[in-house]
Amino acid sequence: MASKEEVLDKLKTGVVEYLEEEVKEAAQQGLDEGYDALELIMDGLAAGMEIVGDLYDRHEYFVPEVLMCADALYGGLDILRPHVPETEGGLNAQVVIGSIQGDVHDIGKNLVKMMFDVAGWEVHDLGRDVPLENFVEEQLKTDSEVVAMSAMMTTTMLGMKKVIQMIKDKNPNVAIMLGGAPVTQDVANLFGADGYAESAGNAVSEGIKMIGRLREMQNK
Ligand code: B12
Repeated sequence: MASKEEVLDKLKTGVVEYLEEEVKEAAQQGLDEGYDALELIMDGLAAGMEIVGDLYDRHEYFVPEVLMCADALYGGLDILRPHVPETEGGLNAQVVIGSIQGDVHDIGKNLVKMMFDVAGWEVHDLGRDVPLENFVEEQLKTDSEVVAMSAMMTTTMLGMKKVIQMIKDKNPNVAIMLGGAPVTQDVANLFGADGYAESAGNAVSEGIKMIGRLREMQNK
């Protein structure tokens, strides 16, 4: 018997110390004990990655360590993700999502993707380092109401402004949401986006609000 706190701690420490096998074991143990998979992901794996971010910022970890931490996180996520329950009463909505051109950071984006997935949205994931025009093409091809872009660098973030203009030029009836560490509500407003969410936890509710506004405007 392991308490939830113990399992969360193992997941966190496992990510920080890049112990992929331990993370996988802890993930399985958490499931066996009947703990909530989403909680294990957010308060265990993602919380561990936040600590890694601090270590990186303090120059205690460098790119190779961070990459191994990401591998450990993904090892746990593979086990836990199928056990996150889908929410009822989906909205019948589609979202195109990706990390912007030049940006290979995709952990946050993948968590946001998972939240849309379990909320019953059809998700078109373009992956990472996505060329700007691919967002436009995928939106047109799938007729998705929402496009969600992630940027983790101040440099790549600027690409999102271009995509917003490119999409709005072709199709004004699309709601665009931005996120990622350097992005703020002010940045989102400045770039002309329709929405912003600070974390994966509130991305879906923001998406639902945007769709509500969009559908209201179309019915006018
Ligand atoms: C992991 C990491 C990497 C990994 C990426 C692995 C991967 N598969 O993602 C590796 C090692 C590859 C990497 C490489 C680099 N990195 Co790096 N990296 C990080 C680190 C340590 C953690 C990021 C992370 O995963 N956080 C955990 C997740 C869960 O949080 P998150 O991403 O913020 O996502 C949450 C929210 O932001 C939000 N969100 C995210 N996206 C979206 C999208 C939408 C639509 C919404 C609504 C919400 C949302 O929801 C998420 C979950 O709640 C950060 C440091 C930090 N403090 O953030 C640096 C950091 C982002 N990296 C940085 C840099 C500079 C680099 C490199 C250039 C380093 C180098 N010298 O080579 C390279 C190049 C990368 C490139 N071309 O893209 C800088 C960026 C600086 C800047 N402001 O421009 C940071 C901030 C570190 C620093 N302080 O210098 N990195």
